[in-house]
Amino acid sequence: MSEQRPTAVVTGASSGIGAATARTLAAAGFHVVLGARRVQRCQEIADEIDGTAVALDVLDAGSVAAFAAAIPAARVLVNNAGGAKGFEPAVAADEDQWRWMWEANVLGTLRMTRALLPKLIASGDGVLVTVTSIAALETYDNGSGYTSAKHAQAAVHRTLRGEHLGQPVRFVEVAPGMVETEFSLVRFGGDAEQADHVYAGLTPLTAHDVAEVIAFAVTRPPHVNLDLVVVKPRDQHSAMRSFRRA
Ligand code: 8X3
Repeated sequence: MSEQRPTAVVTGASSGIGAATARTLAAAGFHVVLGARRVQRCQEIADEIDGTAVALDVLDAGSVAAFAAAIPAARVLVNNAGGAKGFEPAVAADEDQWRWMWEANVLGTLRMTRALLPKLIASGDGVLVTVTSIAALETYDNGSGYTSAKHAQAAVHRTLRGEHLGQPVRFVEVAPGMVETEFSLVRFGGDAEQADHVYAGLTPLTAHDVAEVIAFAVTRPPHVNLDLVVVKPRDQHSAMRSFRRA
């Protein structure tokens, strides 16, 4: 059976923003290829949305190559894989956590882009979405490992926009603030109490809120490039300033 729908590839698709984006793009008419290490969770979502799950570890160049080889054509790539580990002053940085953050957010985005950009361009109307963060736009205390990685990831993405000017591919950066996902649980090494504290007293964004923004950007006409969309909860002014109810 030949696939009539255009293909959208989503990394980090086993949960959170990635999983919600897979569902939202499928509803918008895409055949979605879901990539993540937790491929079984991807498969469950793929079954639900008539998509395809493929194992992917963006930290591993061989895994990225095998993943890309399994995708004959693609119109959309959502670089969503990444995350934060740790929350401490720069002088107390854990180098292994920093290495993971730079590998996942920066080199992961680079590897995925290198592997799939030729296919996006060949589609005649490619869209590359990179999910950065408000941490790509500002710095905050105890966050330098993550904010430096996100700044670097955004720098790669914004450079690509210039390097491919004139070619049929759009570059969209979506920079979310607080979104309630596994993000904080991962950052705090599985400490649910610390993770819940991040969202206490306010209404954070949901993964679906961000997925809708991504789908909106992807479904604009080919000449419309949403360069940067910053999306935060109403109660969040910036990384270090939010309004919390008692
Ligand atoms: C997540 C947002 O403010 O925790 O990317 O860095 S923040």
